[in-house]
Amino acid sequence: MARQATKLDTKKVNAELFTLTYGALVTRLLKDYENIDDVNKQLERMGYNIGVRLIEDFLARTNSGRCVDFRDTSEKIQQAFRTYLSVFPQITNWSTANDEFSLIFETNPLTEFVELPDHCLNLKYNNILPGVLRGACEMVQMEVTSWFVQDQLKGDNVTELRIKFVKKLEDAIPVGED
Ligand code: MYR
Repeated sequence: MARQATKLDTKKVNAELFTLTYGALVTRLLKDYENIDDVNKQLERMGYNIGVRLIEDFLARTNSGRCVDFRDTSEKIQQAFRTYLSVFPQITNWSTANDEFSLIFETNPLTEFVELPDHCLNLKYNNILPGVLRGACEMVQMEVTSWFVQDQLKGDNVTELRIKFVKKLEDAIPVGED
């Protein structure tokens, strides 16, 4: 019993440390760049660099085969959020062409303890995540774009990340086949 309590506490501390570290990164970028649009771009770029590396770990851990369609991809992305961020977003709002869906987050580990000051209303605080998705999907020959349409930090009830399939990248070298 005592052992289990210790394990749970460690998980919570790790999650809090992660949230605070991300907050420190965003704060640093806000100090380094004059323009909030540049901070948004930089977060996306950092996420992209994480995504291109993360995908190999994800595919190895989950022993995933190729996705048969974008619905399959949406489930893999959902699984990745559970694996790396311990959140289980709901997949919803599919477009009729099945090329666009939303992930709904009731909690967001990046934004716990965060309040945006008035002068940061244009800040895309979570913008690292669209970058991670872009980088990871690019490595499996898929161009995707994603953006937040609702954000609890901006007063919405949930956080909604919209993800759109853009095109298949025919010329890229498949992971592990270079
Ligand atoms: C394939 O068709 O080759 C498999 C596609 C798997 C796509 C998985 C994308 C993972 C995205 C990682 C997001 C992590 C967010 C914390």
